[in-house]
Amino acid sequence: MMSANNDFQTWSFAIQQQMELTLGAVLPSPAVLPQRLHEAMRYAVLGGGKRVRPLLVFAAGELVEASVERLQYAGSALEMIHAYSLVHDDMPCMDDDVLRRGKPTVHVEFDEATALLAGDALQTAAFEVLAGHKVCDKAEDQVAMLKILANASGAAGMAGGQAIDLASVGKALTLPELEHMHILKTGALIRASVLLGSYCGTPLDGGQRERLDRFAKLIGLAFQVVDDILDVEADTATLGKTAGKDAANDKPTYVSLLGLKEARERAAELEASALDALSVFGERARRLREVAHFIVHRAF
Ligand code: GRG
Repeated sequence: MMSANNDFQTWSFAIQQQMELTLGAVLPSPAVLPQRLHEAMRYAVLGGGKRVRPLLVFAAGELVEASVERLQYAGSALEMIHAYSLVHDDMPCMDDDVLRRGKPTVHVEFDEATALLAGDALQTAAFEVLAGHKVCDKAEDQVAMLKILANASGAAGMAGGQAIDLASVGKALTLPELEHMHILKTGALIRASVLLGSYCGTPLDGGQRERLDRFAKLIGLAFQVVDDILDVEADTATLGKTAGKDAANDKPTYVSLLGLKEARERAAELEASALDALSVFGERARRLREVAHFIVHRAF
């Protein structure tokens, strides 16, 4: 019999492969003009990354018996927004990094202007994918999905969190201030992944939606606590991005505020509360529990 861990690995590997194919198909062809921009977009998205956001889309999709095709498009939109954020975050005007997913960053491999445009074009392509395919039953729900993605990506979500992050370098944030920044910068897109997956199938009732949203917020924050821990504990080769950057850049993190031990405890508490929020769903939430476990116990 297959162990639970192996089963999750098989499931997640299959989704990662499907996502690679779907993303390869929805991204513009490198054979078509402007070729260099298209190449940069494909370089940023394909052949790397854990695909955590699509895994959450698929796991939430299991709650609502969503079709694989719908989940692939929703997952692609999220992964394109995520890739755009990484391309821009790595640029000299922001985090100024040379390594991402074990490869030179986009502005190093191409050039700064191309990296800027590739990020811009990935962002708009994400909305094109979500608007241009049938990802749920009703048109009004599709509009709601577009709004969720826009809100999670913009000033009230990821971009806003990044602005607070840039403004807080060298400052002593309180824990609530740090949490607020991370809920926006990383948590918002993780939360959107769970919510979009749940829109792809049979609609949940209000109470169920509220419980799922609670799970999504908690696991989004847990993702960032673990990211802060890994930045201290893991090495560059394992992460595929430069380790130790938070301390080097004098950035406030869960580890700098709480220390490693308490940061680990915080991640465990968030995981427990997130799992608790899923109790109403029973066995249907098995994949969500597994992805939550992966997020909190990953090594990279
Ligand atoms: C530029 C608008 C704008 C936003 C950037 C998300 C973000 C905001 C910056 C990325 C920098 C960073 C390291 C954030 C911490 C959490 C995070 C998003 C890590 C990378 O995500 P993973 O671990 O990466 O899911 P992979 O490569 O596996 O997809």
